[in-house]
Amino acid sequence: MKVKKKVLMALAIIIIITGITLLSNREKPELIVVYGEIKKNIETEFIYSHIDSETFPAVVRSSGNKPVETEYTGIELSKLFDSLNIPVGERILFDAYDGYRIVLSKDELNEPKNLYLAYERDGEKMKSKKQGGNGPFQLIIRRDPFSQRWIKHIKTITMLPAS
Ligand SMILES: Nc1nc2c(c(=O)[nH]1)N[C@H]1C(S)=C(S)[C@@H](COP(=O)(O)O)O[C@H]1N2
Ligand SMILES: [Mo]
Repeated sequence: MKVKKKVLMALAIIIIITGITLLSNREKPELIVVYGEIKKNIETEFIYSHIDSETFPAVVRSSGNKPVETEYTGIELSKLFDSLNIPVGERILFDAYDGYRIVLSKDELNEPKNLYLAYERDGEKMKSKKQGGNGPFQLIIRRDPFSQRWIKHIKTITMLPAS
């Protein structure tokens, strides 16, 4: 009886530790927008169900591969910020989970149908870097044939004053 109890205890401990490990490894995608002193957490569901979502074609140039015709679904950035009531800065800084960063100007943001926060590629939700994808969110610049600024794995968007 005592032995049985010990075995059960050990099993329970193993189950609890496994559970905690699994939970802490499960990343919930999140996006943060910073403006002034305010840090706003944007829910993934807010983005996935956004009324201004659009699907559009784009050519993807990934290093070591031929250009590929793809379809992205995303929200035009200016519309996203409008819907969140976030004032646009003179410069908009994007930081990714891998340390990559790019900056956009307000003028660029106001170019119609050019800048998109994409969350789906060819009808599938984009996966995180950990899961081997380019997502969960990537900036697509439709009229930029060079994809250096198509920042993947966006973590934070920060509104900045003019430099
Ligand atoms: N987060 C992040 N985004 C990024 C990069 C990166 O290293 N990290 N590389 C950029 C560059 S230089 C290119 S050409 C495109 C495509 O990158 P890939 O060739 O790694 O797919 O993503 C851009 N976005
Ligand atoms: Mo690149």
